[in-house]
Amino acid sequence: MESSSHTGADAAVQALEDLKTDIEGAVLDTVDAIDEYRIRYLSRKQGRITALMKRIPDVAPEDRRAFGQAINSAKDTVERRLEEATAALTTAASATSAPADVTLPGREQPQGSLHPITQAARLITRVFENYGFDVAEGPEIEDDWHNFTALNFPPDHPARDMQDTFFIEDAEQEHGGILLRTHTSPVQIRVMEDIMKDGEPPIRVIVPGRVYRNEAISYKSYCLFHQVEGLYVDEGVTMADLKQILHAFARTLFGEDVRMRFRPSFFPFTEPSAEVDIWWKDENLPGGGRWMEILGCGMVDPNVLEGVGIDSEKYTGYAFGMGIERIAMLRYGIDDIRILYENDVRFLEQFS
Ligand code: 2NM
Repeated sequence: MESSSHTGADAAVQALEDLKTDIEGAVLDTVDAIDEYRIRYLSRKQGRITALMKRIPDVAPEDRRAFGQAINSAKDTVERRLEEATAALTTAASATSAPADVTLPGREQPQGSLHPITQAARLITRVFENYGFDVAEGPEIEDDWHNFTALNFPPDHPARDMQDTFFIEDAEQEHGGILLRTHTSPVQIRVMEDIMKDGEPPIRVIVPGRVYRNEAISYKSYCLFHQVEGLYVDEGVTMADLKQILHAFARTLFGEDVRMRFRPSFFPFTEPSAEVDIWWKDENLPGGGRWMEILGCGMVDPNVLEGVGIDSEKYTGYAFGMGIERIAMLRYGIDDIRILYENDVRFLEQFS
């Protein structure tokens, strides 16, 4: 047994020695030569190295280690040569293919653009920034106090109804329920609160943002939309200041010759309050156009100022707010608000 094992080992080692010349010397310059070489040594059925591995049990236990190492080293050589030969062939192939034609025109890359709502919001915001307003933003999830109470909404106001507002928590907490803000005015409340901690007016902010209302969805209303609201509080601020800046705003957006009118209105947070219309020229209409409402505004109610600790005997303020969708629809001639939220690329790419 002993000697026959030795014979097995010797024969196996000899077989390995015989392969060495071919393993190291075979010419591997074509895909076919490489394939044949791989099959000759490593194929599961007929590979010579595979066959030698199967003979390991014939080798005496004390020689197995050395024999196994010899096979592994031969196998490593085969694998390394296969890798090198494949790499050399690939490099040769790419070296002989035609170089890039640098005179070809470039391929056009599709370019994205800002959503029309974003474009309109930035345009509106910039007009007021140019008049010295700071941009402020705040949370979309609000408490009842900032969204309603601080803005002088009476406890039984219809806007506080589940029908109109998305409530998140109805809890009887210190600041009432938690809800999705129905306008951006709670941000103005937060700005006034912040400034009054260690400062005082003048306060001048412009607030763009997304708001939510639980409304029936149609061509003119959606469950979410965007607003830009402004606030200016200082000594001696009057309705004349409000009219002046809104007129300047309308001229920038709708042209130097824009016609504009103020109509008395009502909001809980302003007194007096007004709605502003612009004359929209349209040759197809009898009279050559019609009045279109673009925003609401007014003098901040003294209750609102006092609620955030501002002395309403010393300071007055104006505020205004507008829906960005309405302005964008007017400017871009869009007749259904829902298309703004469908993200159809054929619609969006018209705004690049
Ligand atoms: C509007 C119309 C009128 C408004 C009021 C305030 C605040 F916080 F100062 F009281 N912010 N925004 C306001 C006033 C908003 O939107 C149609």
